[in-house]
Amino acid sequence: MFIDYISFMKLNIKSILFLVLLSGSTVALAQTNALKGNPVITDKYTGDPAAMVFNDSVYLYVGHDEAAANATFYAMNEWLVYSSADMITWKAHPSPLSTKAFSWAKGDAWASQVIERNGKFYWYVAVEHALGGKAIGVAVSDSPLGPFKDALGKALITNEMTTAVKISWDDIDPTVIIDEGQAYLFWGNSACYYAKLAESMTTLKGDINVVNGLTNFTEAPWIHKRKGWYYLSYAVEFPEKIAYSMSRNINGPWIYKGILNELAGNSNTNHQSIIDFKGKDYFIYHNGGRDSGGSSYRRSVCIDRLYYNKDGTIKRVIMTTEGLKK
Ligand code: FUB
Repeated sequence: MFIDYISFMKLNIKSILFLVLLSGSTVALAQTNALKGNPVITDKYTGDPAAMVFNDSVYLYVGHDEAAANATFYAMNEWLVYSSADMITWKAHPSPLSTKAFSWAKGDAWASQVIERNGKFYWYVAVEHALGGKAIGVAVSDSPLGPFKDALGKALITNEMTTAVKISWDDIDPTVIIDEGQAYLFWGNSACYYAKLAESMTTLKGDINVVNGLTNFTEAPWIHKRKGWYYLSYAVEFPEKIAYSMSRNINGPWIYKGILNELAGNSNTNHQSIIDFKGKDYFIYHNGGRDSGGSSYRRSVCIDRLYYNKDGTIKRVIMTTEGLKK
């Protein structure tokens, strides 16, 4: 039986009812904090934050949620970038990339991540392929602010290349890391895939593998490394919480460590990124709490602190409306 992305994600009716209850109270809270604290990005609705630390700044790449009020699915045509030197004041820049840059794609500016290598910036994005199915493309620029252009002229990953699950949207949500000179791309929905990237950053090197040990994996993988530990955080179930697994080796085995972030107010996803900036750790995510027009398809980026335990495990995130303190 064919089942589309949103029907598939909506299967857990009990959880949806819980989210509806939760969302009513959270919107009310968020309204009083619209201009200060969380959400931190309020000039536009934004989702799927992917932060990159470069020199003394953080660049925050997001998808632009353009859905109308009461929409029941995403309307996303472009990505946006914001920058900050202190994580509190964010400067909006002109959109450096839209789905139109990918001639082979037909839309859907879904989750993405940018990484720097040898002075160039590579932006891995999920889009809808013109021939059907979600696909991953890569754009390149000489500046973190763009302009970015399609680096390949075709998709890097297509639906036919991944077969662990028989859905058309398993090739979404790319996350990238360079570890001891080797770049790795992780991505997925329902199955989490990973592969090495060639030095060029625009072709795969070797096979596509499936990551095991990610209990209840839904989507939104984010890979990072700290003090000899690899961390894969990711969305579980639907509506989504964020959980994580740890490993001493990027090839696994991955050990499930539990929930990292609870359901985010008024949004069925909360897609995270995790960074260390100037010695402090941050959890960057989205909720639907900018104002009474916020929703699962009109999201807003929030930032709270992240704290590690001595053994390398991560303390559960406390989402706040106050946001970060100076
Ligand atoms: O923004 C579209 C989709 O919503 C992303 O690809 C998922 O991670 C979820 O946040």
